[in-house]
Amino acid sequence: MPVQRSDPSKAVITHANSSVEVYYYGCTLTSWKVDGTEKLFLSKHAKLDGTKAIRGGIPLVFPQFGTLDGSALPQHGFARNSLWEWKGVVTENAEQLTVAFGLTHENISDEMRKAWPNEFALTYEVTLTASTLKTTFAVTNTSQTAWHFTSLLHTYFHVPSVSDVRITGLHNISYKDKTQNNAVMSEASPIIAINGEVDRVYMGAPDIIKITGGSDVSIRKWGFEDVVVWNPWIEKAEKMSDFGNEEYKNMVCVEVGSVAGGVQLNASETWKGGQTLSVV
Ligand code: TA6
Repeated sequence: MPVQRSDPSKAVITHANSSVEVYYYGCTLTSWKVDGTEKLFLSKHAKLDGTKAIRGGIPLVFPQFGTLDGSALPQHGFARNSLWEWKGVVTENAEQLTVAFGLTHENISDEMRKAWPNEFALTYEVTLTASTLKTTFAVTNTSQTAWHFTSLLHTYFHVPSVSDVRITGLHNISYKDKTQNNAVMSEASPIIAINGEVDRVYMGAPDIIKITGGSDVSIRKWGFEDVVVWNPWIEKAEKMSDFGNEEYKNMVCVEVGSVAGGVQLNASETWKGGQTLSVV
């Protein structure tokens, strides 16, 4: 059964030896299994009842990464806190299965529409093959005036042990270090290890990033310019109610996004960005 929607809160998509689960709340893809092995991290304390953004999987960040000075938008915007619509199967063949979800300004709360009064339409396509997961995010400005947004796929990868994780592909790339008051640094290491809290926005990052160390995945991005690397480590882990104190040991976020400069979208224009995750 390639598409199961018996559970009113989520869609379960199966293709060949792979499967994903997508909650309509936030259109959050919470599981990606290949040959039965889970590749994404979902906190044991994640709220799956629509009371807050899901802590894990691939939360969608739109129209704002982080917070916007003077704005009532919540951190990381409203896409991950809104109920998306199922838009059906787009492609189904021997090689792949693609399904789509949608959100417009008519679907969000009055509070969010007041905080960000722009007319928009979002489409999120999820494509599953035997060994890859492609997610494509399309943003359409359905208004008569231009507006600006930032956006990101906040991907939480499961790792057997964060101390074994190595991230390649960011050598010599400039990054804002959020643990150092957004100081701009240059990545001196061709191979990045995680030995403490990491919260970096790599600006204008290459399109191919690799994660090795036990749950090896290759990320290929398009449309998105930047890459965020995050691990909360001990102190920040303890401050998150929907994240176990020890769970930092089994996750790393490597997040493709357009967050440093963002995107200026003219009336009636559509912007697309996405990532393909491949098991290596
Ligand atoms: O993407 C990294 C980050 O911006 C971190 O600064 C941290 O705040 C993380 O996102 C999680 O944010 P959240 O609002 O989901 O707790």
